[in-house]
Amino acid sequence: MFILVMSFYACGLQTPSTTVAPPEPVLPIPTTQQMEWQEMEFYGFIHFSINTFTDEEWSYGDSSPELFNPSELDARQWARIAKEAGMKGLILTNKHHDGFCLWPSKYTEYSVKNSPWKNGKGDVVKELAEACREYGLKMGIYLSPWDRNHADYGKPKYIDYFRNQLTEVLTNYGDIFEVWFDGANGGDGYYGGAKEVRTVDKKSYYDWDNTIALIRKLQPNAILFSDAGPDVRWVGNEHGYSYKTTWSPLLKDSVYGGMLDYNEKYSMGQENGTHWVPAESDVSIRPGWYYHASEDNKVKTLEELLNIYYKSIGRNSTLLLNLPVDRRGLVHENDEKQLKKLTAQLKQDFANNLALNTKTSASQVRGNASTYQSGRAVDGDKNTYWATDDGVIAASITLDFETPTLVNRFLVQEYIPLGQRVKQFSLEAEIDGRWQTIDHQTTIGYKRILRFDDIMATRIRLNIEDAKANPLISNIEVYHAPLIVDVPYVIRDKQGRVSLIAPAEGLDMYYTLDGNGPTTGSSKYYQPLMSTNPVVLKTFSIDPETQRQSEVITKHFDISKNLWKITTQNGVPLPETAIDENPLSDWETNKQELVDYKIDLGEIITINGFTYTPTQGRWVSGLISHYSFYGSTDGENWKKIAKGEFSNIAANPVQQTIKFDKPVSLKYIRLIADKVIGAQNQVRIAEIGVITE
Ligand code: FUL
Repeated sequence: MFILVMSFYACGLQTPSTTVAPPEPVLPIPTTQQMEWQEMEFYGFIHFSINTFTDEEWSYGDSSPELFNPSELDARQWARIAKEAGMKGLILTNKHHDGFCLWPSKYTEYSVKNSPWKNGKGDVVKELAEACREYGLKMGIYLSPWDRNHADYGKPKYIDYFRNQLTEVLTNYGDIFEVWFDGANGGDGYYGGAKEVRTVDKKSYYDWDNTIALIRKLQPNAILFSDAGPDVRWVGNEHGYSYKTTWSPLLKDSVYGGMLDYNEKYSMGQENGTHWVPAESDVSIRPGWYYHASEDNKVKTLEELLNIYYKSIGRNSTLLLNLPVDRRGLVHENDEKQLKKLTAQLKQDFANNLALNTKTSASQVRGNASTYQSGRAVDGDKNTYWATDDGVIAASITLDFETPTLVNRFLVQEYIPLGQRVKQFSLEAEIDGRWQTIDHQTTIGYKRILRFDDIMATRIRLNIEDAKANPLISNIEVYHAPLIVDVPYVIRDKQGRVSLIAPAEGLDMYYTLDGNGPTTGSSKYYQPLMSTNPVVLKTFSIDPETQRQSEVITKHFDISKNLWKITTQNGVPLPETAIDENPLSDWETNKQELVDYKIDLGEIITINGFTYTPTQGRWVSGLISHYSFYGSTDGENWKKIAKGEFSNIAANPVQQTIKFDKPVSLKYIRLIADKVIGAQNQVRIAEIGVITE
């Protein structure tokens, strides 16, 4: 009789569940606020400030507030775009590193109140708070701890100022869902006219404990973001992706904001992390965080945005996507267009959940109770979960579609209110009567989405292979997402040959060189195009069978480097990796060596600026943060043409573009590293270029 009852229960049909206790939590676990925040999944950043008007990423703190003058600022437009994209909130840069305040703070003159915008009577924070309310979005604030404008930065007095400002923004604008503290702290700045370098002890200067207590008092439900949490941590890069192994627990007490080895050591979280501090992936829809007209054609492609989505939300993290507001005070049309494409595509990708209420079975069910049976993972209820008995770690759940079904996405969620548990899992599919392994991965956490090629599966099986305790799976979804045709990959070599590479086999590519949008009536790509002059290329790919097309991308190339040579001052050849047009090959040198070299452009040319592409490697060592740029017509007499910083290069190592005040004619150039990040005896340059246009 007993055996009979047991097998009846194992099928998950019926059982008295009251007798089976729920699993004990595996610490650490999220707070209610952290759970609510995690479930927001997707929200936006708005970078807008004085930098927007100086065309910089980090201004120095001395730009006149009179420069801030958006012609048609409309925070309702930002909120509408965010809402339509499915974002759940917006975080505004109330004050960035330059210290300029977007609200009329009574503690400084460096704010909108001394700008011509609305005759100094405007308040951007208020306008956004109202717009968010209207559109049902939550509002967050970014308040930079580093302040390059303030005379007291670096002294204890500044902390009072910082807290006064926090009090203003956390008191006067309604509920705040997230308070965002940047890890970039200390360095050179205006500092009330002192114009010097001020470093701070990142561990102790801000007395974070008391600042956190203040925030908790003013906004008890707000989530606090910084490298070290306490509620949410940085994901360690500004590309918008978390890692295949991403733990929400963190060894929080070993971390402090702005530590150099954070990315390498802590950004993935730890299996034995002591505190629940989940990851947030932040990225801008363009290369920079602030609006630069020169990036209007560099808004991320649909494929890039989709990858970001799957590699952040699909890897146990939230996604904070930045929309830079332009000088009009609007999100640019190109950015809105790309965002709309992402939203439409995601709608299609997740249109039809093939797992919902499918037939399921599990290798083991906690106490054989219906409360924990396998069907709980596909019932569309986030509060129920399939669980195994304590100590039963290795376990599987099978979904039976009953007929061969075309699938290519697998979404799985752990019941994290009781802790993140799974350490290793695999996905199998029954195809033509044979079980095959589709994927093998590590962590799941709040949400994990696997993408794979189309398969015709009759059943699929999730195998939990290792976990910190018995696995609790609250949700499984399965989809068939339509294939998208990606854009061609475009490269130009040192000789000036432009090649288009198809993103997949069998695709055709069309292009124009006259600035017009290409169609299938434009030139079809067969072989590399030669041009030593500047080129604007517009191109797309198309599947000739289905006629499905990619979006159109625009690539600008300046003069080619076919005549360029790189040598020591005495003419001894050096590696060409910094002028080979390949951003993936680095010239590895050091600060001392970097003084004795020159790049010969082959002829005298007039240039308006230069570009520096830092190493695209994973870690930050060897990036130039402060530069001097020299030019010469004879290779002997050199003139310093520009000097400055490559702002935010450590966190966001994208190509840096420096424009000169006026054009200069030169035959030789030299980029010198005044300061580098990390070890001073290492400099890595991926590419140096010039701007002639
Ligand atoms: C960085 C800052 O330095 C950038 O300017 C930007 O605000 C980004 C979100 O965080 O670390």
